[in-house]
Amino acid sequence: KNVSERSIDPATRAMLLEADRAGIETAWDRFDKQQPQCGFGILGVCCRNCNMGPCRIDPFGEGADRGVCGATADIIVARNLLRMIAAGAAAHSDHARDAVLAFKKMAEGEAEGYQIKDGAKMNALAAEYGISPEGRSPEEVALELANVLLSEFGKQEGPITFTRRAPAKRQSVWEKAGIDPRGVDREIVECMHRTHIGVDNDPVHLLLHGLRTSISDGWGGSMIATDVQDVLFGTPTPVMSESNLGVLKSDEVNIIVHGHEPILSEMIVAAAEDPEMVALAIEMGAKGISVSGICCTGNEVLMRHGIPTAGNFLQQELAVITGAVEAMVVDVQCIMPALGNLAGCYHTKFISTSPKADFPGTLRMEYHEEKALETAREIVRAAVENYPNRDPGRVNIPREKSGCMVGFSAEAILGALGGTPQPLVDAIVSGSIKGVGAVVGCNNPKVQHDFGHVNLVRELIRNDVLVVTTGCNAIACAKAGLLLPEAAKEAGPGLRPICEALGVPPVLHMGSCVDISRILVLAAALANHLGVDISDLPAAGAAPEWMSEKAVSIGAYVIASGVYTVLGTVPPVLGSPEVTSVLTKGVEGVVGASFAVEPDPFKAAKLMIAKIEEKREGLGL
Ligand code: BF8
Repeated sequence: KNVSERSIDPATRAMLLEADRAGIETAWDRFDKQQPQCGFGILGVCCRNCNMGPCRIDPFGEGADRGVCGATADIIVARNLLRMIAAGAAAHSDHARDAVLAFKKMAEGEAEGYQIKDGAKMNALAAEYGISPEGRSPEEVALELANVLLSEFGKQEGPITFTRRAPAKRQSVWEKAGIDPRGVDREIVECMHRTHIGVDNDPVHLLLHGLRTSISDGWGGSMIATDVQDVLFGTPTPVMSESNLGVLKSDEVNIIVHGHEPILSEMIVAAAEDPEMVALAIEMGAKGISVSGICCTGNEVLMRHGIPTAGNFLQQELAVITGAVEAMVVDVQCIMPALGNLAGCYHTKFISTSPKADFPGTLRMEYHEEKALETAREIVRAAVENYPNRDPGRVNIPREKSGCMVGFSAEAILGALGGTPQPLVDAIVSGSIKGVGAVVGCNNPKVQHDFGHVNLVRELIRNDVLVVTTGCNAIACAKAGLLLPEAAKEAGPGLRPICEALGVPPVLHMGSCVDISRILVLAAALANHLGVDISDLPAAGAAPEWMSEKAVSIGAYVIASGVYTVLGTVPPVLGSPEVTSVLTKGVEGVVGASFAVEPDPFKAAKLMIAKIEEKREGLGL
């Protein structure tokens, strides 16, 4: 095995060598064992939606060209894609629901340790729903807002409120196409209904519903998650931190929070700072307690508290292999079930906390808002008491870590610009900044870890494209030093002086994957300021290493919002010429944007820059 081919990240390479030495399997090894992967699955032409099947279409045209019910490859591929969107939208939105439920319990005085951290944002949200704070306590406003937000999920008729944040032109695009969404729960249920045997069998009709569902995620579920979390935990502002496995401490209790929801991890951060817990850690022989994050839970606490990030998706197993992690605390999403077995090979306690998500080999410490802080303290205590079990002979923490500046919420960006997008618009008009690239998404062992992320982003900033980032791309950028103000040196001659004058990096970390809603809000602010649609902006999106169903929902709502998007790994649609053609061409006529697939990040950057140039011309720039 050549570890250099697996990742560009030196810390990851070091830990992969260590895994080999210890005879431990990682996702990369399991990926190799899956080769060759099923060709029918890759093309998306396998259907398991009823028990007459499974059916599959022969892509070479020599065998079956229809399933038992008569579904063609086009129908099967479209149905499968719709189900991926439904699952992705469900993941984001169910996360959002839990955030709102925690908010509601806080308002009712039943959520220990939670409070309204950003009252101004809460009042602004309340105003969007016509709720007046006049003569009422913040908790009363919070309760009414929580109830109205909860009702958004199941809204049966009429558009959901946050879609009205989009420019009027975008709203009419959605109305005209019949994809202005209702509540995300309803749209997801309809996805499942339509893809049941014998319901919707028109590929274009299915795909349009996919767009509608994805909008109910991006401008609904995900946006609610972001905004409510900001109210509860604070709207991020720029803060310095560190990234990569080198943030783990050889002489402190290491607790990693991993998954997606900040609801519990916020409490763990608080509990780990408790002097009583720190004293206990010292009693156990450690110098203190160090919390770090992985994946989007990590991004949440990184953005709000500067808690270091230990790595992105493909580094979760490697963190345990350092032998220095006392507790890997997980909630939901992107958590490998492999962690259970792996933790068993080390002293690491693998602690699952969500009532919705259990894994083999975990210590269950279920979290409920009523006693969130108490549970967090129990978890921290379990980690601290595990420190003496650490085998110093097996500790191998890579040296690599990089500084990063994070915390660029839409509010922080607009605040830094003086409360208006005008300075950014001026820079775009003058050509100093050519446009904005949104680069997001996962890791995937199908491609060299972080190669697509880092090279695409470098190429964009070199060409004076300001980059906004979230999720595992943001972590890749942090590790590569691209989130430091000094990274301005890598930017082109137009972007560099602007970053240097403002003291910000050319790559702005906007948060976790639900926080792509922040990018939508920023895009809407720019478009509204200019009186144009989002699809007119010199902007493009990319997910160079995507793998999750959430990324499919995201990609769909990004193009449905009018932003051209380049995918670095191929979605399972190539078995259908019709679906492929709709996604890469036809959909442009409906929503003003389409997908491209380009695994080479240098070529992907060219595609994005060409689109940005095209949009500049369209605006007469
Ligand atoms: O929601 S980028 S691997 S961690 S799915 Fe998961 Fe993908 Fe990472 Fe965050 Ni997003």
